[in-house]
This record gives sequence, structure tokens and C-alpha cells, in this order.
Amino acid sequence: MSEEPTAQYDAIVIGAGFGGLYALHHLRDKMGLSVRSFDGASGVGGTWWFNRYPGARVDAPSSPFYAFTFSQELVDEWDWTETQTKGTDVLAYLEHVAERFDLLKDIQFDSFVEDARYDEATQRWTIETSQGDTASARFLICATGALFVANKPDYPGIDDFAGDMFHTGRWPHEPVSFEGKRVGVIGTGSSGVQAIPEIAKTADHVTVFQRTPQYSLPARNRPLADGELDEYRQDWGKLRESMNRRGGWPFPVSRLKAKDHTPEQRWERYEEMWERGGMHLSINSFVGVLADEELNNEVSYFVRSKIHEIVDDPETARKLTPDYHFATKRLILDNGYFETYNRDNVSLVDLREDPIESFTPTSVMTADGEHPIDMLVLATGFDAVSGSMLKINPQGRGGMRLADKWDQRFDTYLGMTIAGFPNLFMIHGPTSPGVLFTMPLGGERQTQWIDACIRHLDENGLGAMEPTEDAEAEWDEEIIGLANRTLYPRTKSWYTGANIPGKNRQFLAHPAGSRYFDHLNEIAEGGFEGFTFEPARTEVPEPAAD
Ligand code: N01
Repeated sequence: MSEEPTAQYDAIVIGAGFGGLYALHHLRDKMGLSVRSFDGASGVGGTWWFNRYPGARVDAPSSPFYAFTFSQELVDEWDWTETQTKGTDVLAYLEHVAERFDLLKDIQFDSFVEDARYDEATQRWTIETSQGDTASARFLICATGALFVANKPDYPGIDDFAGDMFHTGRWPHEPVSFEGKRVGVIGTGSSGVQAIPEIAKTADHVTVFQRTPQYSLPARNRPLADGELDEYRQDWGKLRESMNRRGGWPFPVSRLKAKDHTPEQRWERYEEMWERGGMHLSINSFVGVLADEELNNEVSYFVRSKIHEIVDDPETARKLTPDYHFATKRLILDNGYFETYNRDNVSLVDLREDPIESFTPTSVMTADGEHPIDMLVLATGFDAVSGSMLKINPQGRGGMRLADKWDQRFDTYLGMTIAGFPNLFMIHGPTSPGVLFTMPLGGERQTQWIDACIRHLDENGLGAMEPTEDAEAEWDEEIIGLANRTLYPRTKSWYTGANIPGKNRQFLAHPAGSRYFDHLNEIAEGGFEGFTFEPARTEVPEPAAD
């Protein structure tokens, strides 16, 4: 531990991705609080700092919507170039934001927060970093990232592999050359589907090891046309409001009912949405693709037929064909993924028929034989949503560790607060909309709610707030109810915790973002039902002016 005395702040923010950067800006510049941010990376960007694998792009409606919405000036001055933003462009944008709003001076990089403890006597959190520094604050804002803790499969002998091995979520910052290499890729989620076509362009051979086939839609990425950004800029206020109202989507969502159309008309509409690309088939074909089983079966069948149309070899197409409900795993937007299997230098191993048994220094051994490789790419995803909080494993009231609290279920209230962990707030925590809403906007709105909490404490001479366990239990029921109205829980995915052996099985996101944010407002306006408060034990600062 550092010899330096523990630095004191009003708030500590963990993470310098979208969520953490906005929290730092808002709490410091809009509320006048003293704030210190910590991040384990050497620069801003969070997910985008770590996920630099080839082909990385935003997998949701992106430019200019996958961006901060709070500043018209920022919207006016940043020129996005493509409809599906490249990871490196998102990173450049976040670097610009950090400079423009003078955030860097208050962020300590290369400093993972490894411990956080709440002291009931002082009503303060103290954190310790991987550098041994400590800091203390009234409020702990955890913007630790929904996709941070990389999942490395524990296949026997995987570490015996002697070639380069990279995880997409921890990609090196130096260029990686695939030239002349035989590359094995394990995993076909968004990261694998984005990386495989890029790797195949220069590799000698790519062997894809697939556990579950995926539904993936053509992204139809294109350069933004002249004047397109200006249109968005002129109408930014309205656009932002409509994103709030439409679950984060910037465009109108279909109100068409499938039952009002003939099978031929429906098929025509699916074709139209497929041609438009992006998420349109899922959210803009007919109402209820994710809730109406019959409709979903038809859309699933449509996408399966597209896979068979695109992939030349029927046996490869068969292996690539998913057999679960469309879009119940995270939907993927690709740039030529299925087409890549028509290349001579790409082959597919279906691990459900031919599982991996072991590794040698130069190959992957599956039940059917040996696959020689020079490089291994693990596109095997993350201990999503809950993993980054559990890595810190904060210690709340009475010394309770989060890992014990979350032993059976990831209990939270509103996906942002936890009973027994006063004054700790999560951005994109378990059971908040997080990955099911446009994340930059969702983070802004959650931070604005934290603002309301802090003002409520300060205006009432209160020192700490936390939810009751009853409120958590009711919230849990509500999320279960909402999730069960959809088809999501029927599929094994990282949304349900099923991708990590031994992880609690629980739907990890609030599936109705607009309703969620309305509810947050109601909670704040109604005097914070579901929370208990303690009087301040130390002097409370004057609330900052608006
Ligand atoms: O991870 P994933 P990802 N043996 O969990 C397989 C976001 N993202 O990094 O489906 C063999 O989706 C696993 O198989 P299965 C985006 O939200 C965002 O690709 O579990 N295979 C699956 O195929 C995305 O959803 C952007 O059976 C194993 C793959 O590995 C999320 O990140 C860009 C295995 C993992 O897929 C995660 O995507 C890219 C094993 N032991 C990604 N373990 C943005 O735009 C796992 N797999 C922000």
C-alpha cells in the first residue's frame, strides 16, 4: 500500500468508458463535487480500449446514435464517417470527449480498483488500486463495464499451445499479422463474427471452432452521406427524446401486426428489412418478434433460409444454422460473415458434433482429429454484466462481501443499488437495461438519477442511502416477469448467465428501457420509495447550484 495519506473526495468513479466518463463530467462539472476516477487501462475507452480485435465495430444502431447525447456542441463538432462505427473511431471519439471536457486530469490510469470497503462510522468508501494507492469518498460510482471480464475456456492443455494466443476482449495494442498463419478461432458471438472475415483476408487458413451457430444480420455499413449528420444535428433534441421513448432506438419502430398480413406480405417485409440491414428485421418488421413465438419462428426460418442461400456448401450451411429462437442471443450485425465460409481458406468445426478434447503446442485436438494452427484467437466472450463488479468484490455493511451477497442471485434494486452497500451506485449493473438499451444514453440517464439521489441526501441532512431487501426482492420479481414475457430466457446466452460454468442463471437486463427510465424518475420524484436513509454523521456540504 502507498505511504501517501488516503486522498479524500466526494465521489470515486471506477471506469473510464462511456459510463464513467459521463459520470465524472456530470458529478464534477454539473454538481460541483470533487471526483476522482480510476481505470486499469492506460487510456480512456473502457470496452473500446480493450476490444481492439480486427473488425471490431459497434453492434447496434451506431453513428451518430452510439454517442453521448448531452451536449449539442459535441454533437455538432464530431464528424462520424460510417453508419456502423469502427471500434477505433469510437475510441478516438472518447479521447476527444476526455480532452474537450478536461476529464484527463481527474482520471488515474493503469490503476485497477482491487478492493473497496464501506466504513459505517464515517459513511465513506475507501478503495485500493493495483498500484497500492488508496482513496476515500462518500459515493462510489461503479462504471465497471458490462463486458469486461474475459472468459477463457478451460480446455485441457490449452496453455500448452505454444503459438500466439489472443482473447478478443484483451487484444494487443501492437498490430497482429495473420499473414501466412494458420489461425484457429474459438467462438462465434459478435466478436468472432466480426473478426473472422477480417482475419480470413490475410491468413493462410482460418479454422473456426463453433459451439453454437448464430443469427447474424447484414450490417450494410456505408459511409454517411453528405448532409446526413447535419440533419441529425438540427433535430438532435427531438431525436434524443425519441431515443428515450423507443427503448434507445433512434428511428420509428414498426407498429405492423403480423396477423394483419398474408404470409407472402410478411416474407416481402422480411426481405425488405434484410436489405435495409442492421437491426431492422428484429425491431422493425412486425410488432413482437421477441415475444410472439409463432412470429419469431417465421423470422428464424427466414434467416436460416438466408444462411443457406449465402453459403455454397450445404454441409457448412447446415452447421451454421441456428436452432433456437431468433435474436434471443445477442443479435449480431456482420460484414460478410456467412460469405466468408465460401472462401477456400476458411473451414468450420462444429464442436457439438466434434468437441475439442485437448491442445498440443501446435494444434487443437478434436474428437475427429488434429487441426494444426500457428495462432489461437479466443472470441469466447465475457463473464458479462456481473463479472466486473465481482472482480472488485466490494465489502459493504458489516464486512459483507458482494460475492456472498450475490451467491445465489445478482440482487439489486433498480439495477443500480444494493442492500448492504450504502451509497454505491452501478452504471449498467445487473437488471438495469444496460446492453439492451443504447448504452451511452442509458449511462447518462442513470447518472442523472444518481444526481437526484445525492441532492436528496444533501438537501435533507442525510449521509447514506441503500435499498431494502424487500425492494430488491420485488425488483427481482419484476425483472423475472418482464423477461418471461419475452423469448429471451428460453435460450442459453450471456444474457442469462449460461455462458459461464457455475454462474447464477438469471436474466441480467431490464428488457424495457424506456419504461425503466420512467420508473427511475418516478422513484426520485416520489421520495425514493424502497430506500432507507441514515442521517449524516459528518458535515454535509452545501448542495451545488444547478
Ligand atoms: O462474446 P459472446 P463476444 N468453447 O459471449 C463461444 C458485445 N460486443 O465477445 O454461444 C467453445 O457473445 C460461445 O459459444 P456459445 C456484444 O454485445 C459489442 O462475441 O456460448 N466456444 C460464443 O460463440 C456481444 O454480444 C461490440 O455456445 C465457447 C462465443 O464463444 C458481447 O460483446 C462489439 C466456449 C462467445 O460469444 C459479447 O460478444 C463486439 C467454449 N468453452 C462485441 N465458451 C460493441 O459494439 C464460449 N464459447 C460494443
